[in-house]
Amino acid sequence: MKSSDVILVTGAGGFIGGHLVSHLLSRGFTRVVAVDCKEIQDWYQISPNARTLQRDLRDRDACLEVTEGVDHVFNLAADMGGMGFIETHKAECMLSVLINTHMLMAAREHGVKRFLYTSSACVYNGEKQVRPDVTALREEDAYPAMPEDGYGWEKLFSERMCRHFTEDFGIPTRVVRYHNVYGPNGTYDGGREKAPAAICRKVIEAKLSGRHEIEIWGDGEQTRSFMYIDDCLKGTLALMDSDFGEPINLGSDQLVTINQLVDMVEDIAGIKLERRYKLDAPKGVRGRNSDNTLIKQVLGWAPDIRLEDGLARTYAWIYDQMAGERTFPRELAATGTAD
Ligand code: GKE
Repeated sequence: MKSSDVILVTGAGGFIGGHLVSHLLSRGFTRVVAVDCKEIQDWYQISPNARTLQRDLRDRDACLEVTEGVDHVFNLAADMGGMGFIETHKAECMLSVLINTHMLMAAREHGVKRFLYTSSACVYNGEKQVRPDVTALREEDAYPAMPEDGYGWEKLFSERMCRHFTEDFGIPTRVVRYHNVYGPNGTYDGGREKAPAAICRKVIEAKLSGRHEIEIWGDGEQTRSFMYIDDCLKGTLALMDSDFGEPINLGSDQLVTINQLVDMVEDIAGIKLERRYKLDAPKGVRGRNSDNTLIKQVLGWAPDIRLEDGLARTYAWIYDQMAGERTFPRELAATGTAD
């Protein structure tokens, strides 16, 4: 990518999209178009120097409009969330297929130079994730296909659509499989939050209220790896610039149980809580980790920010929000170049 290129970020009102827009601008890319279907005052971050548009990209005409004159697309837009959301909103998750279909068609129509699609570890075969001491997932473990119901099927289908748009129409695509991304300026309440932000919120609630107990979904022995947002941004840009067109993991390989995640947040908060396990809550797979052999070959790098460090920064940000010192730049909405 050249600094004079026009770069489109879809899902720019969300957690990763908001960070990506401000990261691109800070790296000297001056022509960034930021699009999301959310009301602009509800975006998690607004960058005044981006062209900021509220559009619903399920609509084909909207996709055609926003891709006109664009060189590179980062297609992050999706209706999604943590386990609490995707297990109970499968149809809505699958309707993101409209975004991905129309965005690819529009990219073709306007001759976009490169199109990056953000897929997910939810594409991996569930039968390979039935134990907490899971073998880290390699890219080929997506097949034979048995992904997460709803959300994962849509992601896998859209991955394949990218493949075939490249093969049949010559659109260069990049497909990154994110593994549970966390960090400041993300969702921490309301139902779409993932475990790191949810646990930070619950620990802070306990600390602020003095009721020293916490509800954990499942038995706490399920495992995951969590990727800090700075690693996600670094890997996403590097993969866009790489020559690698196959789906690739972008995730941490620091495997922890949810109980260990809670231990870390308790240490940051300086408290110990009584744990209550809600066994009938949404749990997802039993264990999931990222095998980073391929990304190390392709980029000579893999995510390496320690969970303890990323969590400390995430906890501090959520604490500020909950304690009332909102650093959310909502007031910038008025100065964004919205149209
Ligand atoms: N969200 C949440 N909230 N999860 C909790 C909580 C809580 O209060 N307490 C324990 N957990 C447990 C969940 O039951 C699950 O077993 C684990 O933490 C991780 O939940 P998660 O962070 O919501 O999401 P997952 O890792 O299961 O799945 C996510 O994977 C990503 C890709 O790796 C998906 O929700 C996708 O958003 C995403 O593709």
